[in-house]
Amino acid sequence: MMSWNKRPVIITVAPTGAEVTRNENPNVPYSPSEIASSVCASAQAGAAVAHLHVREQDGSPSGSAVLFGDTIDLIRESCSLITMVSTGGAVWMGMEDRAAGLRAAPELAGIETGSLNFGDEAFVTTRPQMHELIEAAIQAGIGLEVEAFEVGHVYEAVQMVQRGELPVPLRVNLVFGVPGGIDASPEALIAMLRPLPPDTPWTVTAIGRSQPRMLALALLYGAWGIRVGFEDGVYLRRGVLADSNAQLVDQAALLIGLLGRKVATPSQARELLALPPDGLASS
Ligand code: KMH
Ligand code: ZN
Repeated sequence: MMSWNKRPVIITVAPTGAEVTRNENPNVPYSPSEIASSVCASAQAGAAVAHLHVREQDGSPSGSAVLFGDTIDLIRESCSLITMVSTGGAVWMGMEDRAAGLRAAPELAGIETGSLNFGDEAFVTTRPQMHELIEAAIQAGIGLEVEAFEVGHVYEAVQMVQRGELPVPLRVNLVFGVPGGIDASPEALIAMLRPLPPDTPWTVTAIGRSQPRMLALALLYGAWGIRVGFEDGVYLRRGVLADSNAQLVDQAALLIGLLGRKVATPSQARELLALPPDGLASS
């Protein structure tokens, strides 16, 4: 078994999300070509996975399979990192829109295993809805990553694997600091890790001011990966807006190196995440 400080760290870039707009940072990419070039510049800086949402021309979050398809095609023309679509979408989206990315043949899809308040809104994913999304992803040969916003979501995912409702391997992204979800603190990290079986690939996303500290803590605890990008925060450091997603990835790579770890290449990330090496959806 590899010890934590030998395993290369997977950097995921989340280039656009659904909530952030150009009012917060004018550099947020919207169109498929803007997202794809931002993602591939991030790959140059060390990102091995792209967590994708898509936007309409006016920047509003979209459930268009065409936009997802165009974005993924453009990414694959220019770089070889792992594509992951969100099925969380935006809080107000119906399930059809949330599932649209599954039609774009990504390698991975994010999946919610529960509901929570998301700021002033409710972000609802019922058990029947999650089962439907999981089934659609399995039918399309797409791997899954659980997006967990609080401890119950982690516990539910582990139970779902035990009940045969979620395929192995279990992959989990632990999200800290969403208003309505678990806080960003050392104690929260321990609580989120507790239900996970040993050797589960886990990555960390943190929203808000504590992001750098949470990512550093996660790296010291042996996280398999960390996530950065405009979906999670628009600042490079306090008061300084990031120029690009690649700049945020660059900073993440610097942190990884400072803490004595290495950045995973896309092919190392595929191996760590038990994905087919050729970058195509599994059959
Ligand atoms: N935009 C959030 C409501 C995910 O991508 O799975 C959902 C989200 C999580 O961003
Ligand atoms: Zn997302």
